[in-house]
Formats: sequence, structure tokens, C-alpha cells
Amino acid sequence: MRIIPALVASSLLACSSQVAIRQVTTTTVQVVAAAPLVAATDGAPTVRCSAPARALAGTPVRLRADAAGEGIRTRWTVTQSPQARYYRFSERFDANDSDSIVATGAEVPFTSVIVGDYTVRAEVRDREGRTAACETQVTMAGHGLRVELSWNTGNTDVDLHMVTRRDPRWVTPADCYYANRTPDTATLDEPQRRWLDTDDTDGEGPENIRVDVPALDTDYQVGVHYYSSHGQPNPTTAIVVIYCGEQRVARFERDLVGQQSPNDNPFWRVGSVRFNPDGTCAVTPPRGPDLTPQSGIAGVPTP
Ligand SMILES: [Ca+2]
Ligand SMILES: [Ca+2]
Repeated sequence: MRIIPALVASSLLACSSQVAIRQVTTTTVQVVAAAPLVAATDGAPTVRCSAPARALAGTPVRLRADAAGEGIRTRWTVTQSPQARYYRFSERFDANDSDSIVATGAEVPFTSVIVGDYTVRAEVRDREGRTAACETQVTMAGHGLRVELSWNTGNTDVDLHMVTRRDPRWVTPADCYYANRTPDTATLDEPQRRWLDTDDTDGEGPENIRVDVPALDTDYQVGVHYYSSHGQPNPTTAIVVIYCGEQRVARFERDLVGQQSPNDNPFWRVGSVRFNPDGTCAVTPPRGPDLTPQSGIAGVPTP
């Protein structure tokens, strides 16, 4: 019998000024192993993967491959994912660390900031080169407000931003972006804060901003800035996906060109998100022009 940690959804948190959000807590469950794992009669290796796992996007799960055989080595890969390469065999998602899209060892951490289902494969190889493989599923769940940004060019730096109507000034300490990833630390409790999970600077993203318990009286305004294409003249296609709870509520796509200075490069105001008491939300387009040079929007109140 093995004891493994697992994530389970438990209580509902409901406050008058906040959206009802499912709280996810860590607990410990006892798992009774099926038949004991033994090598095949010809000595070839056998392997069994851990059960399907579920966690909030951006938090890690631990995966395990129990194998029988001589001199076993284990290699992990992902065979299906919502978006290519936007996951890591790591405790924490780092968009710039593409080394950890494979892993070795019997037990490995796994995470992604992109909501969706991942099929993960463990292949074991014994001393004689004989192999066996198993697969398991990881679900990265949505929770509260999640805004995902990705783009389709390497060696380019695009940035996700989020301001609220209380102080709608972009590229200031009130903005949630690469220079200021947790702007609400002094003013709000942890579940109500905006968090930028990762700042990708070497291309393709993703970047993700989350608010686990969004306020009802707040417009969460989403912006995308093409910081630098490092001189490349061709456009990149930026994609923004918005989740309210587990519902994917909007997807936006726009070509941007970023070969000028950061200040002269385009800033795209994507839209704003407002939550309803039942946990649903409304996404509305911005007032005024949605595309301006960053210099036209940085630090000043916007309509
Ligand atoms: Ca970036
Ligand atoms: Ca990257």
C-alpha cells in the first residue's frame, strides 16, 4: 500500500463581495496498489503510471512510474496538450526554460499555466534496451479569472498586462505585468490579488495572469504589449484566452508588429472582464481605440 498526496475539490467559498469559487485543498488519500508489479516472464520490463491527477493551472502535481525490471531508466514526455510545449516537468512554470519539457526518473513534478488536459507518457528502458510504457492524464484546472497569452514567433518578447478600473493606468505600479507581477500585495488578501505567473522573453509565451477570487465590482482590463521583436519585421500573432472558473469565455487573436522601440511598439487593449455573483462573467471590448503605441497609453488614465 502506498500513500500519495492528491488534490481534491472541497468546500465552496461564498462572500457577499466575492464570486463563489471552489476552494482546492491538499489532502492525503491511501491508494491500494493493484496486483504487484513484476517483470514479464522473459525478463522484459513492465511499468504502471500513477492515476490521473488534477490541480489548479500553475501548481504542480507529482507523477510516478512504478517499474519492474533490471537497471530501469525512466523518461517522461507529453503526447497530447492544449498547446504545444506549454508545460514543464518542474515544480514551477518558467516559460523561458524549455529544457524541462522532458524528464527522467521514477517520480517527477509536472505543471502548466495553460488550462486543459495533458496526456503524459513514461517509457522505461532496462539494461538490455528493452522498453515498456504507460500513460496518465493531468488536468490543469481553471479557477477564478485566468488570462492566457501566447504568440507564434520565437525570439520575440510580448507582455501581458492587467489593470483594474480603480486605477486604470497601464505600465505603472497599478498594472500587473512583467515589472510588477503582484501589484496588490499591500492592499488585498492573497486570493484576490492579480498574479503574473511567468514573463516569457525568448518567444512564444505563454504568460498567464490569475485572480483566484475576483471581486464583483471590478473591471479586470486586459492588455498586450509587443515589447520587442529583436528586429524581426514580420508580425507575430498574439492569442489571448480568458477563463472564468472552468469556462473558457473568450478568445482573441491579433497580428502585431514589434520592430520599433518598446515605447513605439503597439499596445493592444483586448477588453475587460467583470464577474457576476454566480461565478459567470462578461467580457466587453475597450472603449476608444484598441491599438496604440505604448507611449500613448503608459501612465495616463484611459477611457
Ligand atoms: Ca514577455
Ligand atoms: Ca519561451
